[in-house]
Amino acid sequence: MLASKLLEMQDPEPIRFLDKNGEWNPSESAAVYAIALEGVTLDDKQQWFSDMSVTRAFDAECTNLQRQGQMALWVPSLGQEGCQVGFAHAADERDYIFPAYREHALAYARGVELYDIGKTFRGISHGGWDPHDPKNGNVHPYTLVLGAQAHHAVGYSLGQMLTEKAKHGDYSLDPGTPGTATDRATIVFYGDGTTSQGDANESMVFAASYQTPTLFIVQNNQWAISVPVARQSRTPIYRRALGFGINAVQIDGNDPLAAYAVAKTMLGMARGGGGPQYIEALTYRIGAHTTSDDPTRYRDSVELDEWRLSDPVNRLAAHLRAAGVGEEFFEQVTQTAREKAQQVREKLLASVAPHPDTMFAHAYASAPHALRDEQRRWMAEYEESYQTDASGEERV
Ligand SMILES: Cc1ncc(C[n+]2csc(CCOP(=O)(O)OP(=O)(O)O)c2C)c(N)n1
Repeated sequence: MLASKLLEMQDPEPIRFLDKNGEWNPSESAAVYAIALEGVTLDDKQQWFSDMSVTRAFDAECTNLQRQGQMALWVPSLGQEGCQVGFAHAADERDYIFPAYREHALAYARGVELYDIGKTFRGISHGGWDPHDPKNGNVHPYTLVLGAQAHHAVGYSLGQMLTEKAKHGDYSLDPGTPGTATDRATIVFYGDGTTSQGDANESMVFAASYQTPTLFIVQNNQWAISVPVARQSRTPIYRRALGFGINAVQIDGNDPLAAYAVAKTMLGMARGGGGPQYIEALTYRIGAHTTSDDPTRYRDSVELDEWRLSDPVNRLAAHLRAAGVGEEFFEQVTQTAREKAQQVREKLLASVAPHPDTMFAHAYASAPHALRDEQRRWMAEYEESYQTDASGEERV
């Protein structure tokens, strides 16, 4: 039957430069992307390794803080640092990035302070960081509503395209043939489970229709909480994008070099007027979905052990060692990572919760009266009914 033939279509091997052991062993599919690695120095790779290691130490510290009752919730990125760091460094300064909520290594590598990530999950900040502040590397605050950021990203990149066209006096929505070249692109991140959301699919229709400079990145970490990816997609996820007329590839998401090279190439294509691009990065969520989850209830330890063998941190470490990087470097990174995690811990523990009234301050430019008056007053009265204020101080 034709339908089953389509389902049985052969996929190329995922794009990969470093194999599980960190040895240079490119897949056939990697050849056309190798050129993007030419400018990458050993120093760069050491920086990537440091970014991954610091994030991992911070991640472990945040899990500790949550277990000690100091953080409302934590979402580990353990195991996914490799592709995140590769993607972060592949993007230009001007590119804008919409993450989901697990992109700690990406955010850190772009300049977001670990403390700002932590304070969101401690529940003392409404967004974590200001995306307009240049030190935050054009990383938008996290989005926890699955897939909503895909619409934000496509709208944003449509704006990038229209701004470029307007410079030439063209105010139409037509992308033109060939498409409109821009000096910046937009990247959006989400997970395999999110590909089932309407928003993720609708945004691809829009991106393809208007040929927006958008790079969609799906970190397929194999699980959407307790639902395995095979339940949500009968075909490899990147093939869905092909169905929308979007150029799409699958990469080994635990190889930072593959992530860097493919993203660099595809961002160039998107900025060159080539329209939206799509990467499915095959990786694994080594930790729990969040600290509220117990993956041993639904996940096989054999599978976990198998994926641990392709851990991106170990993989890049092996590559660096083979290139002559000595133990002193690794010891230094471990020490720095430990110190940074400790500093964030201390800063978070010393942080003061904002007054609950601030939650009314930033939701609307001009708040509706029910919110501004009744709900705000109710909240104040409710707070007054307690003996202590939000920071635990006795009321006088
Ligand atoms: C619109 C919406 N529906 C449901 C949820 C609850 N939820 C939070 S995370 C999650 C699974 C997401 O899986 P995936 O997209 O694979 O990303 P991952 O968490 O594995 O990185 C669900 C269902 C939500 N946050 N938003």
